[in-house]
Amino acid sequence: MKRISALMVSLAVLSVAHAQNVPSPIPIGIAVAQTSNTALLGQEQVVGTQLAEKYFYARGGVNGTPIKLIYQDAAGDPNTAINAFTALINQSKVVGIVGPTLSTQAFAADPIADRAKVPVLAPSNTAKGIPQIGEFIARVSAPVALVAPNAVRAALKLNPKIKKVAVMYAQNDTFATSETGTFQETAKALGLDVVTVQKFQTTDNDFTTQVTSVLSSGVELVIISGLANDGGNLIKQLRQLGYKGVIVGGNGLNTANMFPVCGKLCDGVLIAQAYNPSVNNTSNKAFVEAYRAQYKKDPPQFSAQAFTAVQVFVEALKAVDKKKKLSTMSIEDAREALNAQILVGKYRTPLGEVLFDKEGEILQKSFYVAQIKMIDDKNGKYIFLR
Ligand code: 1QQ
Repeated sequence: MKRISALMVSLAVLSVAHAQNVPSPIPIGIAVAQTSNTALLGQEQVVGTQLAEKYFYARGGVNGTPIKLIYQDAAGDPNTAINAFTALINQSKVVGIVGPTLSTQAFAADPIADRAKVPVLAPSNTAKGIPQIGEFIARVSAPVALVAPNAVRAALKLNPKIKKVAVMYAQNDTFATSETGTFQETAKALGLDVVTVQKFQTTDNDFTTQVTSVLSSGVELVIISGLANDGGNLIKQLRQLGYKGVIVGGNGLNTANMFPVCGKLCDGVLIAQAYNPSVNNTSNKAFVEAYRAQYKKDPPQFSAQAFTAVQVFVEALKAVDKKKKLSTMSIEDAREALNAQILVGKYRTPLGEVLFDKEGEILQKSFYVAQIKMIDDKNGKYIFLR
């Protein structure tokens, strides 16, 4: 009996000794899509976080302690996101996670972080209900309900005669299903007739059936909710089969990586934006300058949002560290303090001034719409209309 209790005491001592404090550099997890079709979107997020790591390193990190970003490829499926989150939480012992890329993945992976009490900043999860997944889940990516309607209004400005609308969406993607709901409500609220709703899969390449239905419905506006590869092919086939009206693309089509898919036929597509490179604040100017120096063009929305997510972590960590040195805190305590701090802070970011409500929903002031202008078969740019 005595022996057993002595053993238990020494085990307890051992586990106390093993309770790890926050190390230097401070590990932050990045779980976005580095492979799969979703990498068309995720690559831009990787770039945004890399710029942030460099930027904050040069500015002394967290009150003198550097951060270190740890990448786990979350690819494009719910399961791959779960694996990436699990590795970051249990093996890398990160203080927080930026990711995953898709809402479909977030609904699967975020509950795991929430149960482990690890704060998540969603860099691009715009479906309804993301912050409500749990106490530890917040997002820097404004919801479709606020962003998407702007593109429909812009389409009407471009062609005030629009009356009939076709809506197309990827039914196997939670975000696309959420976004199409917003698009359909917006169209109706603006007095438009949604005359056909066409469904597809993000894995589809051939859209002849859907496009044929759209063409026979005689619409002046087509609104697409899908991802970059399917969305690009759909735009291409709409034009090739003779559709001449306005096209609005949703957030899943919001990347220059779609340009080689639809080529010159991407020209003219309208896409709502939660970021505008010309936002006039110090944080955005520094971000744009750093991005331009490396990539010779303006940064896209997904890079700006990913940068912002890292920035929010860094600034919230600084505030926590000022109250109690992070190096004296266990990782578990630091994660909880960080989560609480994120929600009470105010951040000057490339997206403008950012705050969160008590559920972790981003409070962002301005949204924009851009139109694609193709230069050649592969390259183009976004012209901001508002
Ligand atoms: C979501 C999205 C993606 C299409 C962005 C990458 O907005 O899944 O919520």
